[in-house]
Amino acid sequence: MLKIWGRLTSVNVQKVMLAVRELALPHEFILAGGAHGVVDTPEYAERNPNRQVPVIDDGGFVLWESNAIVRYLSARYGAGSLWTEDLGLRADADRWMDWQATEWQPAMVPAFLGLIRTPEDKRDRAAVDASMQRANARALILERALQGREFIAGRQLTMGDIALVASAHRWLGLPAERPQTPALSAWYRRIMMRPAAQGVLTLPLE
Ligand SMILES: N[C@@H](CCC(=O)N[C@@H](CS)C(=O)NCC(=O)O)C(=O)O
Repeated sequence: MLKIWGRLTSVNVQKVMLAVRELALPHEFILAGGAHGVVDTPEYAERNPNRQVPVIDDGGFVLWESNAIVRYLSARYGAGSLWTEDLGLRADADRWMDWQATEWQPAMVPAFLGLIRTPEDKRDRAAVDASMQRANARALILERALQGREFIAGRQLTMGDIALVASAHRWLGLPAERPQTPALSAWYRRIMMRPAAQGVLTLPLE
């Protein structure tokens, strides 16, 4: 059976669990990372030398890097759904996954750590504000892309939405100033209503 190591407070684990639940894959979830430890053991380092979550083991095939995992699960178990067969749409979904991992998520990390994981008196306000400005500018790029679309690569949910919505959940949950993003917010609500999101994308952020 598919095994997943992680903790649901991790944005990267959330992506994998959203894919697993959308695809209705039987699985075993093993708590790891943060206060759960496990990542420091030699056995875990064999699976992921970065000692990070998530990692999966699918019948002996071990894989780390959340977006690579989402792509693998989509390709293997989601042909025609998360893994669209249309090459152009798939490249579009792929492009947004890379953008999520290299642009949007890194932009909001200092704001997230400062606002959610740092006591107020220890917070670097300037770093938080600069990070939020960068994250907001990226969010407006996604807002434009989602105008007139149900999902990021057309009319059905794909792996692109899976990666993006985990970051959107963080961005929308941060106690900070954000621009109006009606298309992004409608898309986010559409995905949050799906059974797969229940219990995976929760508030408040922690
Ligand atoms: N690029 C990696 C990043 C993984 C990562 O940064 N994981 C964090 C949680 S989001 C982690 O394992 N932190 C240490 C821990 O939880 O113990 C991915 O996308 O999978």
